[in-house]
Amino acid sequence: MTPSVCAPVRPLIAVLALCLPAVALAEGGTVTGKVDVTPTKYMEDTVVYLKLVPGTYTPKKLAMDQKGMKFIPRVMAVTVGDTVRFLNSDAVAHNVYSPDGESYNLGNFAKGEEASYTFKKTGVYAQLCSIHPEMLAYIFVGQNPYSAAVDAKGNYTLKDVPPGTWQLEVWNANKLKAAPETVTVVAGKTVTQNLSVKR
Ligand SMILES: [Cu+2]
Repeated sequence: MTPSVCAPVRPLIAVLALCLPAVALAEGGTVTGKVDVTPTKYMEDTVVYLKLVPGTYTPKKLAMDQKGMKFIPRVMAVTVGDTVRFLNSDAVAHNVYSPDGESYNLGNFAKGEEASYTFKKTGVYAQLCSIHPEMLAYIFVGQNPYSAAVDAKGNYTLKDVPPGTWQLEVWNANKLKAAPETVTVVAGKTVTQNLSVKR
């Protein structure tokens, strides 16, 4: 609440009536829960996301490192239009390419160098290195920013979700599936939705 908007001094009740609705309108809610994966060894590489949330989203810049011969993080959830900077913290050269979607190959680069890619299409991009075939990560590119990789225990949280009723879905690299759920988000509130992911 900005004092200047609410001044001059009025009885408290009038001030609240004038100021609170404007604050509440801009506020989102939280969707959280736990994903139960069968078999549990496929817990990794799971993203929970809202299928379609109309809006215009400011493009973000994120970073994926290559460190200890691994892509870090292993699973990254971004929004279409976002740019990912691929870093190299290892002493050896790495390559960055993906055969998925519109596909890209950002070439090879040494420690301390980087290359960037802006994702123009939604989908899941396997992130590979042609020099080290064992390196693998996934970049989930959603229509909206309300997506998250689950943590090691299967927990996820989607923050600042606009109020409304949305479809909650799951992507899993091992092609496990979950029935879509409908969640209703209320400003300032948290809705808990657990998901069961299986074959
Ligand atoms: Cu590599």
